[in-house]
Amino acid sequence: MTVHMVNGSGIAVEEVWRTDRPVRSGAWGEAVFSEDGELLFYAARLGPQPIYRERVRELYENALRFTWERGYTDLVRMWNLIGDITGPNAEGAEIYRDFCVGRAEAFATWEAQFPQLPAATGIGTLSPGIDLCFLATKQGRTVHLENPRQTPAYQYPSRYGPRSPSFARATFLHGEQTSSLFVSGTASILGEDTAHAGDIERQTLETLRNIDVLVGRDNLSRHGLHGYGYAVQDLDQVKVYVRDPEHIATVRDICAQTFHSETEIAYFNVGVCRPDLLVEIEGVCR
Ligand code: 3HB
Repeated sequence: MTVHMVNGSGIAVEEVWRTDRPVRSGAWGEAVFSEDGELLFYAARLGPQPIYRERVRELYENALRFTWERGYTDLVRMWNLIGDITGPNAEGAEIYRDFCVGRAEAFATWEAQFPQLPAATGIGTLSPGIDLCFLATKQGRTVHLENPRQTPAYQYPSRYGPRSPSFARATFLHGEQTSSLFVSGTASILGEDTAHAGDIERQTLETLRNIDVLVGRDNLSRHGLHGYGYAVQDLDQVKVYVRDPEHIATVRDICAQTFHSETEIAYFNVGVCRPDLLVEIEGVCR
């Protein structure tokens, strides 16, 4: 999939997922997929819509049906890339909230098969429409995590939208040789509230602190993952989403001070899911 996430001066990024096993790839309706018998990667695009919820419900239901029928019973990590994320749909409702309704309805229909929500990102893009992609796996390898500093997103009250966002703060994947902790798109949210509105430096630092607590030993133990623990510096394949281009230099400076020099970091100049969030960060600890 090709998604418009950097403008003229930004650097385009290519993401490639590799496996040692033989891969089978194909198309299914509008979607494309690759699988190796242990992991499935699935991607589909929904073009611009006046109202999204019904088509998002279909997009998700098709994806969940395909995933379940191929025996990938556990979702690992999902990305939702949403054009004009905080802009209005044809009824004047925010597109992200409209999207969340369709996604929540699909998960409700498939709750018996997929009772647990995985790590995810819901972030803006620079072109209209919605791209969905995700990783799923065979049974019994995932642990989904919440952050003690944040209200679970699926419990957000209705002032943040008629249906709360369907995702966990991180997902731990027990691999065959190595394990990975997939960190969801993380922002400057404490409890359920945006912290430091209007202040890019403090939002970036709070975001990094949220990640540090999320991936730390205490939080992993709390989720039954004894003997594992990371710090924010252990994040790799980092994606940093910055809303306003004039903030990118500040965020880069803070990230340069936080992460190792060899850490892979990609910057995107896109909207975040609340108008007062200026930055969001995600990545993987291994
Ligand atoms: C989401 O709705 O899937 C989502 C949104 C975010 C961060 C993470 C996940 O802003």
